[in-house]
Amino acid sequence: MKIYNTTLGPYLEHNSSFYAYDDLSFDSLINQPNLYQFLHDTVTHKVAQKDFSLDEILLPPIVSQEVWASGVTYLRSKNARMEESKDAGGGDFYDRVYAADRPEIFFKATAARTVGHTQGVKIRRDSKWNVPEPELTLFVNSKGDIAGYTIGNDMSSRDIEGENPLYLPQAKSYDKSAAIGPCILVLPQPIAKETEIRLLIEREGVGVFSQATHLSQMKREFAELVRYLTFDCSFPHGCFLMTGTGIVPPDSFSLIKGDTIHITIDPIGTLINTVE
Ligand code: DO4
Ligand code: MG
Repeated sequence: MKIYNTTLGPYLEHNSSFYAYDDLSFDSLINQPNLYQFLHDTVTHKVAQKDFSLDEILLPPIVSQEVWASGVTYLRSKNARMEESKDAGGGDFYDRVYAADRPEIFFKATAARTVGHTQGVKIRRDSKWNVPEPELTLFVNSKGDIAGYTIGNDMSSRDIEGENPLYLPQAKSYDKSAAIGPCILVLPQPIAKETEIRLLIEREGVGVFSQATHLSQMKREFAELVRYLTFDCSFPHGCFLMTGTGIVPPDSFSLIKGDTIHITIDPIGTLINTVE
């Protein structure tokens, strides 16, 4: 089942039909205890919307939540970061965090700095080397449980983070540096480890980079990331946690204005954003 946030309130997509949940706010719907069971029980009392289109009404699936992110959870990310920061003497930190019990977790964006499906993402004006990071993103509810999944793009300025690991917040957090969407997928069981994450970057309509990875390539468990995120840290409306990238384009590649980024995680859908 998929929850969408729209200008008309939250909508549920179930068996290819759409159902309005306008009696509840988006924040309150996504934080219902046992969300899958709640949707399953309540959808039977609702009438499917006819000729429904999300095109004009879709909003990012976030209202009062913060977006956090995990880093260096895939070998590819560890190796790319060690390489980009070796001249600054920072390479060793990534090796150590990859092996450590405590994962890297950082604050990514407020809802106001986050965009949704089809909205524009940005690259910083003081950076010359930028990439998208396609990441499965957990929705963690106010009780600290993983209640759903969405697609995330953790836009990153590699020259800034490579100059000094202490510059990470500047490389990661700025206006429109995070994209999530198009929906929150709610499942009766955890998402399968065989799930594929695909990235395609198009320039003037032509593919300039594409690659895929699987959740099974991730070094850490989702529960482990959530345990550290929520340790002595409360989220009254829940929060989103990006789980790290397993895809890093070659060092010769940087995004430019006009590039379109497609991230597909099949059970959820495709998140598309253009660099503005
Ligand atoms: O340590 C830098 C950021 C890592 C990150 O964002 C990732 O691995 O996805
Ligand atoms: Mg990342």
